[in-house]
Amino acid sequence: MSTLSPVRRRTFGAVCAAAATLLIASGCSSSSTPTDSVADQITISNHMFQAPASVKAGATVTVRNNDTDEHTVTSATAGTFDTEVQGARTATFTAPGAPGKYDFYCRYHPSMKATLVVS
Ligand SMILES: [Cu+2]
Repeated sequence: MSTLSPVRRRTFGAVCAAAATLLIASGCSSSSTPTDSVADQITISNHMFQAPASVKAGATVTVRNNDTDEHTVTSATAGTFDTEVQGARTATFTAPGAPGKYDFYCRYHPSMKATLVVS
């Protein structure tokens, strides 16, 4: 009765994917079906960046802000990338086209720093 059939699990996963596409914050936490989109995501929680190990050159990087404060993902080298993301929202930017390590910070909270590795 309470056992979830494989078919229902698949349906649930599809709904989660659709919700993520719509940028709706949800409680979806599927550890069995990682998606490519998560790999290109910078997550902000408690005023700290959590960057992926690397992203591909030119990839669309999603920034997910789990805080209530607005943050930015701003390249230390001015003009490489700069994205604002409001509290509890997501934003995207395009990763640099050349491989390398790109330091970035938050313009509102300069102590927030991390590095984007482009491969
Ligand atoms: Cu900030």
